[in-house]
Amino acid sequence: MDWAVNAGKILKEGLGKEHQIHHKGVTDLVTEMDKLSEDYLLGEIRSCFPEHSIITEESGYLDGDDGVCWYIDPLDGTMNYAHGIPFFCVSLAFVQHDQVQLGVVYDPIRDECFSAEKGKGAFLNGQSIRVSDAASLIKSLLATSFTSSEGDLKQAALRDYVHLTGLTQGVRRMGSAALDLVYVAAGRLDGYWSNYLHAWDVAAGALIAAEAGTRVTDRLGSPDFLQPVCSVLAANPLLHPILLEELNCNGR
Ligand code: 2AM
Ligand code: CA
Repeated sequence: MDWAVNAGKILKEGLGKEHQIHHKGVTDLVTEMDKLSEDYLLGEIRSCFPEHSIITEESGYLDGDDGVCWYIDPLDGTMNYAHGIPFFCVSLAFVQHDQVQLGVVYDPIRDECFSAEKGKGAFLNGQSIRVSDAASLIKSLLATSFTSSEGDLKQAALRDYVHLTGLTQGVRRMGSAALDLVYVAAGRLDGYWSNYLHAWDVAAGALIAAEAGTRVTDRLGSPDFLQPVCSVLAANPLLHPILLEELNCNGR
């Protein structure tokens, strides 16, 4: 937990300052702060667990023992961060034999640390959290994320967005998949979906959400959401089947 908090403090200190922005894709950014945060986390993990594998957003796959792997997103919400918008986090997960065992998502602006260990519940700054009990679309507030790049993925995502915006209290696109997932865990949002993410975006948040009572699957309802492409549908158990139907009906 301390690692995510310390990395978050590094990010917070840099917020609003001028950054060196590199483009991984037209709308896919990385700043020197992503790398600073990642270097810190890599150093800590490597010094405590030199034999573990690590998958990180900026450095890729760092080989180690089979079956034990850390998933690091050193700055989830890079686009927000690069624009000085205080909605981003650090996401850190420990995965054993494809099962997420430990997840921490830290929002340094609000000093909110969401955490879970498999089978032991989900917590926000040490207090137990639970999903909402909204049982209908019209009582629910959702979030989604999708790429801004042109293409089929964006067109499909826009159709989903329009469809569910018309049926619910609203659909937010806040820019951090990890925070969206833990907001579902805390009952602030009733559901979240995305058609295309990376494992480091979702691993920690998905465990925290599941431990808070959220049903977490891929977009088609399979429990295997960590397999690429990582699509995800996370919602309270009353709403999950309704969203699954809405996202997959009529050729959607
Ligand atoms: P990032 O901020 O670490 O890039 C909303 O944009 C969410 O989708 C964020 O969690 C963001 O993670 C992620 N995201 C942005 N671009 C992406 C891409 N090309 N592929 C997968 N996830 C992406
Ligand atoms: Ca990310």
